[in-house]
This record gives sequence, structure tokens and C-alpha cells, in this order.
Amino acid sequence: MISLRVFNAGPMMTHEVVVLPLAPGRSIGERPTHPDGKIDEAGSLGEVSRSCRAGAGDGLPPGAAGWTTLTVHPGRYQLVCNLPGHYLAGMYAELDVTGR
Ligand SMILES: [Cu+2]
Repeated sequence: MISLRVFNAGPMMTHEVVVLPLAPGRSIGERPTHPDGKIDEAGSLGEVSRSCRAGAGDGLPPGAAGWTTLTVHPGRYQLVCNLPGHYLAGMYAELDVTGR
């Protein structure tokens, strides 16, 4: 299991972190953006989007923190912010999990 603790250190915007699997041969940032400015969250393992709480909510406003604990298997994942337009703006990062 891993725990993610996320703090929004930005000055103005609400954000979130969603953990999505990343299939072999795929790259972060490749998921298509829908007209609503969001991507499909199919396969989501969980998210941090609830201010001062665990799990899903309405996002983390500036200065807020949230957290989640997930069971992950070795593999590649992408951490994304899926508020409208944020993924398209480049709010994603890769998380590689290795095991023993
Ligand atoms: Cu964001």
C-alpha cells in the first residue's frame, strides 16, 4: 500500500490528484480530453480531492491538503489533475511502482 498526502501550494486554483493505470507502451498525457475538459477516469485506483479528509471530494483549494491510501501493484501509473482543462494544461506525472 502507498499513502499519498497532497498539499495545494498554489495561489489561486483548486486541484486534485487522481491515480490512473498506465498501460505498457503508453505515455502520460496521452488520454483524450473530452469536451468538458476532463479525461476518462476509467480504471482509477483512487484520488485525493477532499479537503482535510481522505478520498474523493470537490477538490483541494489553495492551502488545503488531502490524502488517500491505495493498494498498488508493481507497474506504471499516472497521477493526474482532472478538473476541467487541467490535464490538457499538463497537470500529470508518472508514478512507477517497483516490487520485490
Ligand atoms: Cu489542477
